[in-house]
Amino acid sequence: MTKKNKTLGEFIIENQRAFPYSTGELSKLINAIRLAAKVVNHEVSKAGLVDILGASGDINAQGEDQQKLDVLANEKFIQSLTNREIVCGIASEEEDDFVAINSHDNNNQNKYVVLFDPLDGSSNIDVNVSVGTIFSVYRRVTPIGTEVTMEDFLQPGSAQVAAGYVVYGTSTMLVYTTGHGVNGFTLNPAIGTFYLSHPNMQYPEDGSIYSVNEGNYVHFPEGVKKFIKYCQEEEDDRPYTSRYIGSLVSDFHRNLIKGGIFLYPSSSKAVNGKLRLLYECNPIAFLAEQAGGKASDGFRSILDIKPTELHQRVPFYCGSKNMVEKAEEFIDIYK
Ligand code: AHM
Ligand code: MG
Repeated sequence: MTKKNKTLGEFIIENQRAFPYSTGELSKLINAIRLAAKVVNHEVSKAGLVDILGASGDINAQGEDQQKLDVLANEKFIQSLTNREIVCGIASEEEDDFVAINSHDNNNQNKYVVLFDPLDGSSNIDVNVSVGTIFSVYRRVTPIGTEVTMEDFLQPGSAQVAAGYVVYGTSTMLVYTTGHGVNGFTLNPAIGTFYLSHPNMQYPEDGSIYSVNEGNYVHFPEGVKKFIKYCQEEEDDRPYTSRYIGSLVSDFHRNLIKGGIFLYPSSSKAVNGKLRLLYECNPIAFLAEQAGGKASDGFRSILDIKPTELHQRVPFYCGSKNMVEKAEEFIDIYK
């Protein structure tokens, strides 16, 4: 019987017990993310007080520099993961290169690398719109006991062992998968505890929402234009509803719950679109597929792409399975 009011802490312990050979490292890693998420949530929720407390670049009352929130989020997640000595390397959208964590005490015995986008959609903060943190976890491929190399980070998304996001929204939620379904936890800010609020999340197979920055319409490939027109046509259950926040985590979260498709296509201005394969598309694609949805670059599964560089961008179509397949059909016809 599922216990009511299960906390994320309890859920992590239970899940670890379900795998008798697990060493607990992944559990510790998720715990470190949980902690950093709470710290970042606290800071993000104060963003509206910036005129009162001081903007980034200002000196605060303690004589410390106020940091931009995305820089701060980057630091908090790296700190939390590094302090607990549970990962051997970290790559962040905010850093040019990956960071090797030299855990001399245990001779580089840690086996996981984490890639993350500390505060995605941060340009929305000034206008009080939800932002998020996205993370992706891989087992290293180079031998344990040595320092990590680029090879450990450039793995296809299908090799992810865990992925998730935190959405700092009207409620703050942590949604993650370790490859056994997707579960969502909502933070009770009064006591700082995440509760299992969305067990076993399922992406609706069909949906009626399309999410795309239509301001770029004229620059989109013909197939994408035709798909957008299809969404707008008066036929069957169409026209669909257009919803675009411009904050990937929030757009994805809404579509995951309600059913829909998110598109960030290639365009004549940006041939590979805007979103980053390693920090944004892979983790979101893993979550989508674990929930029964689909993620594609228009031609193939996002999770099958073998990355060639850390900050690689990729066109992104993600959402309800039938809607993504429909978009792929159009893209294929007009390729
Ligand atoms: P960021 O990583 O610089 O925050 O950019 C990523 C964000 C996504 O959250 C969102 O889906 C996209 O950029 C919106 O881009 P645009 O303003 O071009 O529509
Ligand atoms: Mg981003």
